[in-house]
Amino acid sequence: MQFLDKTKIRVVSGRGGNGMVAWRREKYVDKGGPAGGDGGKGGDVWLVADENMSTLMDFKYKSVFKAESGENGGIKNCHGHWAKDLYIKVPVGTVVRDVKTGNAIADLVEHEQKVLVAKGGRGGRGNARFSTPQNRAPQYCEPGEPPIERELILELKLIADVGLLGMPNAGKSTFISRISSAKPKIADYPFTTLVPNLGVVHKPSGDGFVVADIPGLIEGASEGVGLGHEFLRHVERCRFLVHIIDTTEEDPVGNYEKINTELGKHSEKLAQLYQIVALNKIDAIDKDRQQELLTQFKKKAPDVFLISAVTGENVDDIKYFMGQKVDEIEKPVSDIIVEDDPAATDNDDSAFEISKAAKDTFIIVGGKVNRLAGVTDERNPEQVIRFQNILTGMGVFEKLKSMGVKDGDTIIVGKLEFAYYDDEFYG
Ligand SMILES: Nc1nc2c(ncn2[C@@H]2O[C@H](COP(=O)(O)OP(=O)(O)OP(=O)(O)O)[C@@H](O)[C@H]2O)c(=O)[nH]1
Ligand SMILES: [Mg+2]
Repeated sequence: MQFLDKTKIRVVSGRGGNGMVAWRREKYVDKGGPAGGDGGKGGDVWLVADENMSTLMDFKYKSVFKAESGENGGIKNCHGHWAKDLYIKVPVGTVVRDVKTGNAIADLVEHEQKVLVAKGGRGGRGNARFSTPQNRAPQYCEPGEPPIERELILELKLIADVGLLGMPNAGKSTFISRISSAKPKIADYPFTTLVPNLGVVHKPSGDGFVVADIPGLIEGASEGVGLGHEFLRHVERCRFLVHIIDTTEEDPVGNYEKINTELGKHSEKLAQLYQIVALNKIDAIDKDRQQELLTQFKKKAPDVFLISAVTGENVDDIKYFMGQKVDEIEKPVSDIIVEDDPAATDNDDSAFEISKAAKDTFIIVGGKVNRLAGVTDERNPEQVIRFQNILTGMGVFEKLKSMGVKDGDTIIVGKLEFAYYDDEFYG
């Protein structure tokens, strides 16, 4: 199985549809009223945790996700269709971060837990909506809101109840394959396991708990020796650890201490976690040595088991004990601080820039000004006045004046081109 536990994706919500300017044309109605429909809302982008996913691997092949735009409003008061929201499935245990701020914006720890990461733009209102007693025939509409586009870091921290810890070749994978239905690769050489495996252990009561088998750890792992210690993040959320020791090695106690030192270098919190010690491979050592090791380890840890993952000796005992401890020990409180995420819903694009293209020509560029220009017909004085009013409210003219605009200068916004006169526009 391929595995990926950290990746970057780009999400883009849907643009809102534009409103419409239209008029009722009925056979016996002399002068119809405004009948331009609203634009539809653009699609949201959500991330949703799915227990059937176990890796972020899929995002290696597809990393850009775009929701559909809302439909533009139509004539006869027809509103544009709302676009479908986009749901991106991620594994349970995915932490979502905003690339710009580095903040965690979600920690998806439950199946079907979801988070909105990019809200679709609202649809613009059609001219039917602007009808007032003072103006029964408004000739303008609104553009739809823009999409939100952002980059996110996805980081997977598996959710398991129990983590298996130990040196390479200690028998972690053999052990998980005995107590659960997990079928990891087992071999007589170190670093057989390269990616974490999860296995569900069923208790006699019927419910189960999840065990994580991770790659072996060695001295110097925190400095990158062996496979490093990065994968330890996958046991950070465990209730406790089972430390598997190869009793056929020369110095089992020394090995145990080395691993615990590395654990502490990775995370103090992880080092504080309760451990059950499993002295493995007892089929390969004699009874005296077993008792000797048991005595030594009892001085180090409260709960020590002599087992053989291969023959199954005492495996049921430790499995039963693990089940009891799962019930006793609470899940650690997540240390991921989830921050508010205004960027997910902020469709505001009113920022603009003005550049002087020639001696007497100014070009205004900005999301909102360009969208407004897109729904403004320069031959329609009412639309032009509304456009001008909105630009005034946004501070565009103030800025132009500060840049030394003179009467008669040309102002260009998107497809529109105007001559500037004092504080009034003429098309
Ligand atoms: N004799 C004996 N051999 C065992 C026992 N448990 C595991 N082994 C052997 O030890 C070797 C390593 O076992 P694995 O389960 O792959 O060890 P691991 O801890 O997962 O190793 P890495 O994935 O490399 O970290 C294999 O050859 C196993 O057959 C045991 O109880 N007795
Ligand atoms: Mg293994």
